[in-house]
Amino acid sequence: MNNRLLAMVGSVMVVCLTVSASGQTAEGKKDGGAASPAGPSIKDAYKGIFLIGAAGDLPGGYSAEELDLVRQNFNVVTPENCMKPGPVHPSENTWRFERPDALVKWCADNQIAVHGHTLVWHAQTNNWFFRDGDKDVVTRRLKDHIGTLVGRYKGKIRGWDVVNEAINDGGNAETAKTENLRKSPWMRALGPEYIALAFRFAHEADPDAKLYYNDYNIEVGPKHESSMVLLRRLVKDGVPIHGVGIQGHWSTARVPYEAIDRAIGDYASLGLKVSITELDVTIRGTSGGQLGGGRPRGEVTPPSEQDLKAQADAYGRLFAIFLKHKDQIERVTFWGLSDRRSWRRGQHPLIFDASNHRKPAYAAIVEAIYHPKPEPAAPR
Ligand code: 9MR
Repeated sequence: MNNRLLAMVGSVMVVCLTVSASGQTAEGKKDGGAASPAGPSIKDAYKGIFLIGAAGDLPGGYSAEELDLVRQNFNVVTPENCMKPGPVHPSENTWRFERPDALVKWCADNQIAVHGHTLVWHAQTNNWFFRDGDKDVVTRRLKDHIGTLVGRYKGKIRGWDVVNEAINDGGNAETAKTENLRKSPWMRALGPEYIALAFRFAHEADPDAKLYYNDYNIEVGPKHESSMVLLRRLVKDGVPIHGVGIQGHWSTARVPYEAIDRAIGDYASLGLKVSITELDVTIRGTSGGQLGGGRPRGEVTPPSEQDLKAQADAYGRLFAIFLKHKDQIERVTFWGLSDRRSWRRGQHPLIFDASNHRKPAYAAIVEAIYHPKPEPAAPR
């Protein structure tokens, strides 16, 4: 190829990338070498399809390079910890808004949306909510908590995980017919109604916010059935719920592709949107969202080339499923920024390595737009 021809090929590639960045038809999107740092960014590749997010308590404690990585690759951020009840509202009359305020401001300054996490949870919630209180007192505390937090960021936070992880783990054929709610302090204090109350209080505080129920392993087995029982009730009762968050803490060895595909359809059949809210696919380790699952004890073993390829394959197949349901899916958010900034550090679960470089999974996700392969990698 002579130099003139090379230059022409180069400009055709630039045109293709521009089309990709403007979010036009899949036919117009040509592979621009996503593995290279100069290739199309994941957020541009998926522009107009769904939002692409990362979790982190930005910007404090992040390096300039990491903040650039966020700006270049993501258009929505979930605060990983700073808006949870424990950190933000440690006692009845104490609020810690410094980090949440800084996050909301940084995101606004950088034209990045914010998804709030999480208003009601059994973990990271101080006991004062429940101490010496009858039902009325605890309900008032719940209302104050949600009203103050959602109200403060009204119009600045696009949606909230209102209730997080309310359904028990495991289950069987019997529990599958029920909501199988966790015996959390909220459940003990208020009974199953706490869920509807939380959604109503959030809706009152910001009628435009997109309100989500968020949980792990709800795509599969009895827990999925229980989630359908719960959500069907909420929808039937006119509770202001907008969507379901499938957390997406998976592992390359066991991604439940078919169940994920079916579950998204099930939730859509209730009139709900779906987001993948805490996506990470570990190279070693198990699936699930249970606390305490992640940190390495000793030295971190680096992933082999084969590990990285298997992970890329898993991410590619997952995004092919998400693309198939693009009309239902609002957002896909990774739980962390890089393998160094992950609750499952040591299991190499994310799309940037510990040095902030794109991993093969990154290219596979961009590539999924051109060559989706929704079939499962191996029989389950
Ligand atoms: O990633 C979060 C980690 O930094 C915290 O120590 C942990 C405990 O609060 O929570 C992690 O995030 C969880 C999320 O809020 C809800 N789903 C499961 C996530 C992983 O445990």
